[in-house]
Amino acid sequence: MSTTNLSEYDPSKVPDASGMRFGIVVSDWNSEITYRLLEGCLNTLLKHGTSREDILIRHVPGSFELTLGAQLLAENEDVDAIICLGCIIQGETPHFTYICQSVSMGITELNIDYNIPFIFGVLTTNNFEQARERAGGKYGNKGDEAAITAIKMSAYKRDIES
Ligand code: DLZ
Repeated sequence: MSTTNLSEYDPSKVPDASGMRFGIVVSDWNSEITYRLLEGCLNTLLKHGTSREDILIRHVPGSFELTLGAQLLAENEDVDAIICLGCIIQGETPHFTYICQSVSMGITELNIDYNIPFIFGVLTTNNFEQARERAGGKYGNKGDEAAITAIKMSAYKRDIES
């Protein structure tokens, strides 16, 4: 729902994230937005117990590159989950549709192909204002939401495999 605050959650329902190791791949396109997503994501992981040295941050030029950026991280680092952060804003040309389709399918396929969760922390908005509202604005921060999802899915995986 468009009015959902992406940062609202019950902290008591979030597993302890100490000892978990995360990768964050952040797109530098629309960095005024994506760096706020990164800040929210990082703070939320730390708040739930992850150590700073257990969080790897990598930058890619745009959201289209998130898929390969995340795949390379998965192949070269031992992490519980990888969070992909980006912001795709509708323009006058069909680029929005192509990039959204590519990154959503790419991240879906990574989830299927690799044995770890890849989290879709990508804003897909009609304009800059909608993005701002979801990157620390009136609808919270999608970076927070992505971090919580990463913790929950990592705990889910650890639980099933134990
Ligand atoms: C080219 C492009 C455009 C027009 N818009 C966006 C956008 O809104 N958000 C985003 O993350 N990236 C955008 N890009 C860049 C592409 O993701 C990609 O980096 C380039 O097409 C090079 O592969």
